[in-house]
This record gives sequence, C-alpha cells and structure tokens, in this order.
Amino acid sequence: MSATHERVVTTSCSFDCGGRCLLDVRVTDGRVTLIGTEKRSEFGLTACVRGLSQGDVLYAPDRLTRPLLRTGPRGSGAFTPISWEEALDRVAGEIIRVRDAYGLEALFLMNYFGNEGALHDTMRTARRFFNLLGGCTTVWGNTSLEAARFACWVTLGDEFTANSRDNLLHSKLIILWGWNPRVSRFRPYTWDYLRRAKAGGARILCVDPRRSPSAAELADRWIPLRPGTDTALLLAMAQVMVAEGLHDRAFLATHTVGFERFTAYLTGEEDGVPKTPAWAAPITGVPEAEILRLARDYAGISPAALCTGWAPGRTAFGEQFHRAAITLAAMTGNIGVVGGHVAGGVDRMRLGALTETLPVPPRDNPTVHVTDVYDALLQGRAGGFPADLKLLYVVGCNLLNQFPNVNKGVRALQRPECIVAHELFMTPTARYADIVLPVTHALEREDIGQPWLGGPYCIYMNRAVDPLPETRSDLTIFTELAARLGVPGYSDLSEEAWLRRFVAATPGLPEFEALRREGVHRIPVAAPHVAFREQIEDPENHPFPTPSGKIEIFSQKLADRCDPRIPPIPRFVPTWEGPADPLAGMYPLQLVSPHARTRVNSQLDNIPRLKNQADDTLWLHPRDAATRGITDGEPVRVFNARGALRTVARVTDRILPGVISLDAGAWYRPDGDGVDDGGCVNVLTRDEMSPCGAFAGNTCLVEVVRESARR
Ligand SMILES: Nc1nc2c(c(=O)[nH]1)N[C@H]1C(S)=C(S)[C@@H](COP(=O)(O)OP(=O)(O)OC[C@H]3O[C@@H](n4cnc5c(=O)[nH]c(N)nc54)[C@H](O)[C@@H]3O)O[C@H]1N2
Ligand SMILES: Nc1nc2c(c(=O)[nH]1)N[C@H]1C(S)=C(S)[C@@H](COP(=O)(O)OP(=O)(O)OC[C@H]3O[C@@H](n4cnc5c(=O)[nH]c(N)nc54)[C@H](O)[C@@H]3O)O[C@H]1N2
Ligand SMILES: [Mo]
Repeated sequence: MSATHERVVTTSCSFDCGGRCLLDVRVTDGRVTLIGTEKRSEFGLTACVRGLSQGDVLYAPDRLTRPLLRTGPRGSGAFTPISWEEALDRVAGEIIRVRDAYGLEALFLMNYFGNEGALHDTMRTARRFFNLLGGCTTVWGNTSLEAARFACWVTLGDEFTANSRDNLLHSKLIILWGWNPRVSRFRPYTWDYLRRAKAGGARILCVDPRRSPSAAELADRWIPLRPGTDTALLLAMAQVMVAEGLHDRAFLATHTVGFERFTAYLTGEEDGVPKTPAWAAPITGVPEAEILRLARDYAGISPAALCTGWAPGRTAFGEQFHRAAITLAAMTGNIGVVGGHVAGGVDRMRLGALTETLPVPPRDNPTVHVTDVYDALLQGRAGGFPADLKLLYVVGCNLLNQFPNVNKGVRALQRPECIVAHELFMTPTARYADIVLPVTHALEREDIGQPWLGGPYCIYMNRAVDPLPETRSDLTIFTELAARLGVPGYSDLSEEAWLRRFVAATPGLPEFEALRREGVHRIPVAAPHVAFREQIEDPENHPFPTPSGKIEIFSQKLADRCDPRIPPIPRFVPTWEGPADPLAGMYPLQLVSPHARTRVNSQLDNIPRLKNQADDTLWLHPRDAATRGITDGEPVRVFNARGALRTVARVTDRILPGVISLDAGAWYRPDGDGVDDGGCVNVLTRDEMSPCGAFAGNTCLVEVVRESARR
C-alpha cells in the first residue's frame, strides 16, 4: 500500500476579473482535492466562490480533452475527435492556404481576455504568433472601459488614475456611481475597505438603476436613475454647485482649463438651456430635491470619493459620463488629495506591474472594432472593412455570447472559410468552429498573476497538477504551429525560463526562487498612494501630461475633431435607444446587463455548483410587471427587433420603473425558432459603438411579455 502524497500549492485565478486572489490548492496524489484561500479577517487576498470552485472547472465532465473536427453544419455541435498531429497540420494548412490565396489580412484573430497571466495571457500568446507570422486583422476597442480610458487620456493625459484603496479610509463621503464592487470585486480587498470606511463614519451613496448588492449592503441612500442619463445628473449637480458657489474656485483656476466654457453651457448662456435640477429630473428620473442634495453633499463633504464603475460608460455616449465625472472631481477639489478620487475609473496604478510579460512584436495590423466584428465578417471590403475575412481564429474569447447582436453573429459565423478555436469548453462560439483545440487550465500551468495592470502585489502561480492528457497550453499550440509554418523565434524557452526573465526585468521584485517560494509578493505602498499628487501639490514643476499641462475640462484636441458627438466639453447627448428614442414606443423598457456574481463574463456558466447560485432572473419593477400581468417567478420572454430570449421574472422594487436588468454571461441556447432559452442577454444588444469606441451594452430597448401569453 503506497502512502498518500499531499501538498498545498499557492496560485491564483488569472481570468478577467477585478479580483486577483490567493488560492491554496490542496493536491492529493496528483489531484486537486480542496481549494482554500487567505483567511485574514480583512484586507486579504481572499478568493470568492468562483476561485474556490476551480476544482470543478478543472475536472468538469464537459472539459474538452481531444482536438475536435467539425462533422455537421456549423453550430450543430457535431464533431469528431482527431489527433493533435492531424489538428495542427490542418490548422497550419488553413493558415497557409488563406494567407497565400488572400493575403495576411484575411486572417482574422479574435482573441480576448480568457486568461491574463503574465505568460499565458490570451491577448499576447496569439498576437505574438500572428505578428511573427507577418500580421493579421485584429480587433480594437476594450469592451470594459474604452469610454473611461478615452476620458482619462483626454482630460488628464494619463490612464493611471487610481489611488490605493486605503484612501477610502480617509474619505468622508463615498459615491458608488454605477459601481458594484460587492460583486465585481476590483481587487479582493476593496469591499473590506468600503466596509471599514463606513464603520469609521463615511457616508456611502449609490447611483445605479438597480439597488445593487453594494447599494443594499452599504449605501445610506440609493439614487436610482435611468441608464445612459448619468451625464445629465452630473451636469445638474455641477450647475447647482456653480449657482450656489460651492465649487472650489482656487483648484479650478490653478489646475484646469475650460471651466468658463463649461459654465456657459451649465448656465444655458451657450444654448439657452440651463442644466438645472428641473432640467435633469425628467431626463434622469431623479427628483429635483435629490439632485440638489447630492450636489450639496458632494461639494460640501470633503474629502469625497466619487467612484465610477465602467457600466455607465458602456452606453451610447459613455465617454461624456467619464469626462463629466472627472470634471466634478475637479470642481470639488478631490483630485490628487488623500481621501479623494479621480473619477476616471481606469483602475490602474503605477505600482508594481511586471515590467515584462510575453512580448508581442509591434505590427501595424488592420483592425475591426469589437462591435463591428459581425458586419466585418458579413461584408468585408465591400462594407468598408479592411479585408474579406476568410479565417477566423478565436483564442480566449466567447465571441458569440459576449459580443452584441448574437443573431447577426449566428449568420456571420457561417461566412469564414475556416474557424479555429482554442477552448476549455464547447462554448456557444466553439460550436461554430471547424477545429477546436483543447487548452490547459490555469491550475495546470506555471504563471504569475497580477491585478488588472498594476499592483500593489503579485502572486506566483505554481502549477498545481499536470495537464489533463491531450490538452495543451496556447503557448505550446502556437509554438508547434510556428514550427510547422517556419516562423522562427516564437518560443524556445520553458514556462519557467520565461517567468524568470519577467521577474528579473522587474525592479523591486524578489529574486525568482524567493518569489516562487513566497507565493505572494506585496509591494509596499507609501500609504496612501494618490494619483496626481505631485501635479496638485507642485503644479509649477509637475504639469498634467495634457497639451495645456492642466486638467482639460475643455479639450482643444476634441474641438479640432469637429464632431458634435464628441464635444470639447462634457455634454449630455441623449442616447439612441433611450427613453426619448421613438423606438421606445415599441420597446419601452431600458435593459442593463451587469456582470454576474457567479461568473467571469460567460465563464463558469457551465459549472453546476455556480449555476445553482446564479441569479439569472430578469429584474423588473412591480409597476412594469403589473401592467404586463407578470408575477414574480413567472417565465417571461424579452425581445426586440434583434432577438428574443426566455427567462424568469423577478419582480422587485430594487430596480427603477422602466428599467430591467439581466446579468450578462449566460450561455446562448437557441430553440428551434431561434429564441434563446439560455438567457444570453446579447441576443438583444445592439452592435454599435459609442463615438470613441465604447461598447454600448447598457443602451438597449426591449419589451417583456409573459411567456404563457405567447403560447
Ligand atoms: N463577479 C464578477 N466580477 C467581475 C466580472 C464578472 O463577470 N463577474 N467581470 C469583470 C469585468 S471583465 C469587468 S469589465 C468589470 C465590470 O465592472 P462594471 O462595469 O463596473 O460592472 P457592471 O456589473 O457591468 O455594472 C456595475 C453597476 O452599474 C450599473 N449600471 C448599468 N448601467 C448603468 C448606467 O447607465 N448608469 C449607472 N449609474 N449605473 C449603471 C449596474 O446596475 C451595476 O450595478 O467587472 C469585473 N468583475
Ligand atoms: N451585454 C453585455 N455584454 C458584455 C458585457 C456586459 O456588461 N454586458 N461585458 C463585456 C465585457 S466588459 C467583457 S470583458 C467581455 C468578455 O468577453 P470574453 O472575453 O469573450 O468573455 P469570457 O466569457 O471571459 O470568454 C473567455 C473565453 O476564454 C476561455 N478561456 C479561459 N482560459 C483560457 C485559456 O487559457 N486559453 C484559451 N484559449 N481560452 C481560455 C473561456 O473558456 C471562455 O470561453 O464581455 C462583454 N460583453
Ligand atoms: Mo470586461
């Protein structure tokens, strides 16, 4: 009888989540038997239920374990297993065939954030390969935060706008504006800081069409508003501050440009419409008295942190929201000070990011915006896109499920001559592939995890177990394809050698062996770290990296664009598919699709332990339910001209009337008539970007009916 061999391995999740938590993985005789996490009572790198369920992912019965070749029509799910030799020969053959027949730009790489380790990053493994090959067409536009990033660059000249979280302990007022960190995390300990701030006396307000879990647990006041109208609310707050003289004139005079232009717009001097609470109330659904109170609170309680999520920016004119929020932070003097917060929301700090990750050689690749993928596949050059896309190569992306307008996607995915996908599971997207290559799971690899681009810590991800037989990492797959295609230099290093290189290149990290042994390296923060502190404390010597050297409430660069949809000062631009759109006559409800507690985007939807805890109900206000004869728990159909899905109603006053909410990420499962039984919200969303390239998933009009009424 052999003795049981047991050990505990330190690693982390490395998927696209706002956490980055510590996993202590117990391995018994080569199998993961239990996953624990850091057990500090506060401020730890404590994992959530998703991290703790990674054993279920690893050993899921539906995990892909053989390369697959499609045998039935695309989307039918009919595949036959083939050998790796054959699979790689076929993929290499298709790449060569398409390149030689149509040119490199006919290769369309659709890679996304499936994995974000320093080495096995799905954004980098694939791009490195294709760029070494000579190039390909890729996507541009960040589905998460394009609007916030754009606003930060224009207004502040930088996207590293985040303060360290301990700042919250100094804030006297915290406004969670379209931000739900109870669920979305944004680092494992953020919620602890918010709780501690509240216990220490900070007031917490929440502006969100839903009374989110964050609002429900921590907020003193929930201020519901119509999706996509945040800018109007912010403008009215600014108008109150100006009218009542509550704004920080000295701060504005020293650190900003363009406040007069903005004031002229607020007062109505410019367009005859004063942006008063009376103006904003019918637009936003927020009562005048509440707008006044909110303005006085934010201007009067100092320091205050206006913490914006990315969701309000994921709307038709989302960039105006972030521009306006930064402007209000300046008007209240909350930029560059302890306990303040610059409301850009691009949660990046110049602290502790690894200097080097898997290198991607630069290439000037043609690009397609993330919301144009299907039009590009369907129309190609004739539609003004850079190429006729003949080979679609999917890595770390559940394209069909997570990108808008699924039904157009279903048509578009019939177009390419060949589709290849690297996947762990037979996702709705992988079902459309011709060749599916089964990849390893993060627990089967060596890597380094760091929170979304910037410290203040990193976690060495030790390999917990050997890969399931016949699964290979993206890195290995591309290494083997590179050999077949005669592409030199993709990777001749082992996982460990790559990681040694990254660690050695990063100042301030311990030596590789020590990091590996320690598991976690915390970067000491000169507490608290405040973005733009030097610019505010010593403006003479530290200009903002903008053209004027100041915070640009007015941007000449934007003025030069002469695009009324991206004006030089923050303005309210009514959205398409908002309450004022004539389409609202037919589809009167505004739909938002927040990120789910039990999933990472669409990942984990197929894991029963997590699916059982998911809230995949449609939130609907009692008034909207009553007018439609819908009762709580009843099956409903949600639809618009783009598609229809079935789900179950949750009748709740935790959502504003006229707004409904369905978590994003459930897997698309169409019935014979093309109605989605899976509850994938993107059958409803519109494939159109905001002017700066933001994904506008939260701008969407729909109608809801009782499902039984249809039968
Ligand atoms: N558990 C979990 N955490 C995640 C993820 C996940 O899938 N699951 N995904 C990660 C990823 S990829 C990202 S990009 C981030 C996303 O982070 P966010 O974009 O901040 O998160 P969301 O859940 O989309 O939305 C946050 C809140 O905004 C509200 N909201 C929606 N529309 C509007 C609006 O127009 N105005 C206002 N004021 N509020 C609005 C929603 O009701 C929700 O409560 O989360 C990350 N964290
Ligand atoms: N309606 C609506 N739609 C949304 C959003 C929304 O708020 N509302 N949010 C948007 C946002 S912010 C985002 S970031 C996108 C996310 O869009 P995606 O990045 O497409 O979302 P995921 O579901 O995380 O898909 C990642 C895929 O990678 C696979 N994967 C995981 N690890 C690996 C690996 O190591 N190698 C390979 N090859 N594959 C791997 C997973 O199995 C999964 O299928 O969704 C967007 N879609
Ligand atoms: Mo995202």
